Amino acid sequence: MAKRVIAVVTAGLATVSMGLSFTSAAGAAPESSAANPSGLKLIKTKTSLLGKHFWYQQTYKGLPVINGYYARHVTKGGGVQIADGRDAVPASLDVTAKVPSATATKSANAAVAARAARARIAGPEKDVTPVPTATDGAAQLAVVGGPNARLVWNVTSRSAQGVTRSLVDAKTGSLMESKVISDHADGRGIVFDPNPVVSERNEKLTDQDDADTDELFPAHKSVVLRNLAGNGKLEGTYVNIVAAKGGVAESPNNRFLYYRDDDRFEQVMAYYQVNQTQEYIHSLGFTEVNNESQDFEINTYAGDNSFYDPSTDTITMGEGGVDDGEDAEVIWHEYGHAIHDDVVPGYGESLQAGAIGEGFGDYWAVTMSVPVSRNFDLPCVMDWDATSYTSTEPHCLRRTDTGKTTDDIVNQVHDDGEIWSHALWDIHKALGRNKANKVILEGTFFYAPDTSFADAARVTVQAARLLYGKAAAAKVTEAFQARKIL
Ligand SMILES: [Ca+2]
Ligand SMILES: [Ca+2]
Ligand SMILES: [Ca+2]
Ligand SMILES: [Ca+2]
Ligand SMILES: [Zn+2]
Repeated sequence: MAKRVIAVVTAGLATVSMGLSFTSAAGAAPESSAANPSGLKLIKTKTSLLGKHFWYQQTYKGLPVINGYYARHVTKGGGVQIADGRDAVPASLDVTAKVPSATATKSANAAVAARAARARIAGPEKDVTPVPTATDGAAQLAVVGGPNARLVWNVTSRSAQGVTRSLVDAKTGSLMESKVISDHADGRGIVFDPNPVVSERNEKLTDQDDADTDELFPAHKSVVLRNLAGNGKLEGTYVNIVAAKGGVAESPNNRFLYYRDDDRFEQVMAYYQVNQTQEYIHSLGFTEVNNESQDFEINTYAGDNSFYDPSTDTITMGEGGVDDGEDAEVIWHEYGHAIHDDVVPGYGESLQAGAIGEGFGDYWAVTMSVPVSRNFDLPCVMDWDATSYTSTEPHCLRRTDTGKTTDDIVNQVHDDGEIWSHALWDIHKALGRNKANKVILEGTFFYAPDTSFADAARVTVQAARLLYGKAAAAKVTEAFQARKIL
């Protein structure tokens, strides 16, 4: 989807969108709010290698405008790029709700429950009980802009399908939208570092119902857990295990020594593998790529799924089939979603942005596996998790070398993500691991929440040119051209 180009009439101020442009406005005073349209609330400031990124929420009479964003990217040389994703709101729009908050919550939860019930009949996961738990307090007034501008109640509900955002018309009570906003990975996990299939180079290994079998025993690897808070829990600079089946692991002397048949093993996996990825990201020079203690819930979901929930900034690892937390590539995939949500507020507001999210997660799993895989089928994603649900070898949930191009788009984020992940994998091979990841992460800072394949590719090429020059940019361009993205 192309970025919205709009004329904004909020608060009587007419401003024409500049879109995302690379023309420099040299000498501009970037941080000055005088340069910004009115009705913007600064929600986040990010620093990348090439500059600073100021993110604003569009507001109308103090209420947030759903999906209305505005970003100002200021490069170190003083150049300014504006990404204007505001929606028009007529100055006459009344912001007094006629429908009570509780009524809106009730109708939103009814829609979520109905959909969860349909999915339960169709789906294989009999062990899941969908219970929406949104309360009256979860409904918040907001404004939807555009041609059908109106006042809405924004209701957040939870069910076995994840977290749903519902928009209820605050004048008529009709349900406008009910959308799952949490990201699901259709993954299962196996593993250790990164997982037993890869470390033991053996496609024949199987889960055996979480047993610590003789075949799997050698895959257990002894590691140092760095950056722990030291409170006897798996809590640290980059990871916090906030909930887990059987309780969070505790050890007064910080010795968390469990094998795979102990449910605490997956807690240690999440801690170790996310800490590894953050130490790597910092080694590349980035100090603000999800630079926080990421919350995890481990084995708390019975289905064979894991997901990142942007409304609570939490990753949940499921325990269906191979426990997802046994495959580092499932953990890294989900962490990819957390990276996007942190770097680009509101990320994923279009089908292609969603596909880029899935493709990046798969790519991130693969690039993180490279140092510990001794070249064992690197493009195979979630080799161990996939042994639960694939019969052919090698076992892979997805791959980063399918050869798909934009001719193969099917409008399914995981399938289409393979187009994007293949491009990133080609960049990895062309530039080498560290340069590629600097280029890819830097480019992400310039994404719009509703970016397209082509727009995201362009800012990635731009990052390559500014960081490493024309020859590198040409290689990145080639990788996107091979996928028919550029
Ligand atoms: Ca699993
Ligand atoms: Ca296990
Ligand atoms: Ca299991
Ligand atoms: Ca792999
Ligand atoms: Zn995903």
